[in-house]
Amino acid sequence: MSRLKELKTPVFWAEGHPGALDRVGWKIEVKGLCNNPKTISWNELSGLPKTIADARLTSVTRFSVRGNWGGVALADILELVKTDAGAKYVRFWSVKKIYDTSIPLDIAGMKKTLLAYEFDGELLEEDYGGPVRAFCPYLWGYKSAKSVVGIELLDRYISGYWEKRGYSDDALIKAGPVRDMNEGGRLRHIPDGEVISFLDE
Ligand SMILES: Nc1nc2c(c(=O)[nH]1)N[C@H]1C(S)=C(S)[C@@H](COP(=O)(O)O)O[C@H]1N2
Ligand SMILES: [Mo]
Repeated sequence: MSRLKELKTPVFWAEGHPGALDRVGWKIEVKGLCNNPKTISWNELSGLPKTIADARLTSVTRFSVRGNWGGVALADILELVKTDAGAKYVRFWSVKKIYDTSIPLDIAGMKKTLLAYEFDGELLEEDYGGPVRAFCPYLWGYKSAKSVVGIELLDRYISGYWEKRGYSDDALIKAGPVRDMNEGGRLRHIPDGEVISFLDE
């Protein structure tokens, strides 16, 4: 059983579970405001330098799970496609293209924002957004789109799946009690999803 499952991390698929996904055949199309739009295959992605981020995924539904998320820094992907000066937001599309969400380019470029394919050294399974998901510990979990097939660079903000249904566009993690999945779901205060401590690292 995967570590995320052992920790009983809730599984969210607002658009419905996608079922089994093909890791080796996985492709992510990166397009929009960049000079070198490209489709990145699983092979290419897994050959890029790996970044491991010790950080939390914190949901607005008040659970939080911490571990070593591994993948490619989104900053490295943005460099690869040569982002235009006019790009201001990064939009993620999940498999089936029903779920999307966008984050500001400056947060996309932060150290622990990843295209993640691992948690605690294990490849991500479909339940948790495998083969490749967005991971952004600085914002509420709904910005961390699962099973990403598309990335779009935009000059303006577009509300995503949950934002259109009432979740805040900026998704700044607010203080308050959350169920810490690393402690068996114990309700405790995790100030701002520990974002401030992550900023210092
Ligand atoms: N495609 C897709 N991505 C998604 C979601 C979803 O419903 N569909 N839920 C989001 C929300 S609200 C959270 S908190 C996290 C949850 O990740 P998990 O299901 O791996 O725990 O995924 C985010 N990414
Ligand atoms: Mo969430």
